[in-house]
Amino acid sequence: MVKSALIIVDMQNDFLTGSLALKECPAHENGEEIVEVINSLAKMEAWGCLWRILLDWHPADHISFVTNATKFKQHAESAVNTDVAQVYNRVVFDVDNGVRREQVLWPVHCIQGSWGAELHKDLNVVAGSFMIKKGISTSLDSYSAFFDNDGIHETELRKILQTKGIERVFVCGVATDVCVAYTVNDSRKLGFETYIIEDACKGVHHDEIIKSKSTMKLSGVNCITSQEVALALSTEGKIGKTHSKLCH
Ligand code: VGL
Ligand code: ZN
Repeated sequence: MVKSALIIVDMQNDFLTGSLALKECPAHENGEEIVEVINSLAKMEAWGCLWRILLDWHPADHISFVTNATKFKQHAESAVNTDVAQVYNRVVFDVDNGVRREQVLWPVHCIQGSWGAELHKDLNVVAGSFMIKKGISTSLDSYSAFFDNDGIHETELRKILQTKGIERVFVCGVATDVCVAYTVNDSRKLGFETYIIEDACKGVHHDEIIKSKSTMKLSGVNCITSQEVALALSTEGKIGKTHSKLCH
């Protein structure tokens, strides 16, 4: 049997009901609606897999917080000035004598050890799940389970998956167009057969959700629904396009 892993991305209070609640974001998608979908997925017996739960885990002085924007040096090429920058703006910081670092600004969220960083109370954490914390460095954000946003610093995830002989990676959680998209794309680039479970994800911006799904599709990611996961898990060999649905 081909071994699979389920990666549950950032199902934390701040994204579901707290300071960065998706239902208040432009796409108005309600992250709480997928808690039970993910619980049902996690209960499936066919997995025989490795569970990964990803956590956004920021220090209070993190570079992604709009309230911290003026505390970091602005790069000369930044189109938006940090002293007037607002949530969702993309600014460019100068992190090291002229080295650019693009950063989207967010409300304060998922501060290490806070209620907002805790997993939603109704999310079932399956025994044996393994937590990966990301975004822990003050001046470097991290959206993907595999790499920091500089694409250089790698987490232990690829090694763990490879050591366990895992070939398929299924991704669900929030936000579709941010951390889910980065995780899915890196997984695919690293050569894992990669699935996004569409009805088990919620996102921030409607247009970005559509755009990120078509990018995924073009790169060979399989977009499936939670109903199709059992079939995908029981199918040997590459599923490829046969059982993948077009992303909406
Ligand atoms: C996320 C914005 C900021 C995410 C994390 O989990 O998608 N989005 N930090
Ligand atoms: Zn974050």
